[in-house]
Amino acid sequence: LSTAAASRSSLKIGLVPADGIGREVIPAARQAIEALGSDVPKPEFVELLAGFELFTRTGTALPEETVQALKESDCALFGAVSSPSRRVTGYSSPIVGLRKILDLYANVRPVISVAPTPEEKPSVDLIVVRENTECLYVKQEEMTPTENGREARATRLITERASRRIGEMAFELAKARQRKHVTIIHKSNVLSITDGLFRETVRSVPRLHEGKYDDVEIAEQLVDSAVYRLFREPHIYDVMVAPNLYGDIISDAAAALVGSLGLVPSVNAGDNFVMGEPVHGSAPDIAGQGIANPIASIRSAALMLRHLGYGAPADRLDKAVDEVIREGQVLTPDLGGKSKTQEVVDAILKRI
Ligand code: GGG
Repeated sequence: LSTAAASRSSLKIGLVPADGIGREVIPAARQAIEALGSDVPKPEFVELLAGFELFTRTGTALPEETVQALKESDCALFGAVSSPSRRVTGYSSPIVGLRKILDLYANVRPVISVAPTPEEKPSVDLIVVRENTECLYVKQEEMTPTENGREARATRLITERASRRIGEMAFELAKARQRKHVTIIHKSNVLSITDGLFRETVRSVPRLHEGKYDDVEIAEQLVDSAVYRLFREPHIYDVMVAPNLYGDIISDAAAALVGSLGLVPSVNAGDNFVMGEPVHGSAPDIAGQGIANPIASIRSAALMLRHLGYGAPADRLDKAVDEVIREGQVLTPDLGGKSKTQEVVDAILKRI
């Protein structure tokens, strides 16, 4: 993917702000990419619709035109979605759908703290690699009436193919890092068939690639104890690879270690497409107030660019963000500051 995209003269970027603060932080990421100037191929932004709010207005959460336009783009940025916690007839989460339709099988979530000086090492520096297409998120649920009341069931799908490719992504990322360490997260002492298959398949990845990952150390941990140790000793982790649901929860938990969910970026990556997405949700409580933290989105744009092979401009974005956080003068309320989204964006743009 990186070689193919790196030779482009322009970059078609689909923007899907979706719901709530997604509409405030995706424009921030757009401004950051624009500020890179000729360091990246000329960006051509395509504004696209999706989300629960769209569904309530039109009856469609993920229009076919959005899917088609994304298929014709080089990459994308997705904001956040506010799926309701109750079942709504005809509605299905557009982000879960897009990950499947575009086969974005890996959700890569680096959780890295900003050290007080650029010379110091961050106290938290790990990547959660979350399988993105299956587990309980296949959304096969059914309700059956019984004589003792209703009975609800969900299918949890774990396949060897998806486990192998997420394992390969984890080993590839670990190989490029200093520590070169992968922890497989599972619960196969209870779910011996599903999590057993995930664990065994990820473990088999180095054997399948004869010698390629010999320098990567493998560990494994039950998900419950992994969360405990994550809070007590985050430094023991380097790359954590997990089935979809555990990865979703662990990455939000890890975000608490670096100060705010508003700082943590991700990319949804497949073999042919990459979509940046802040880890945070649509935050309806603060939507429309202009105080959402734009950093997770800007860092997601950086991750997306790095994934496409534009490492140096991605580093420029991250460095500008690090400087603003280090200086601590212009921060949104989630970080204890009083600044507005656009003030943080302006401070970052000044340093790009
Ligand atoms: N950007 C991450 C995000 O939107 N998180 C909320 C989330 O995952 N929602 C799932 C959904 O609303 O369908």
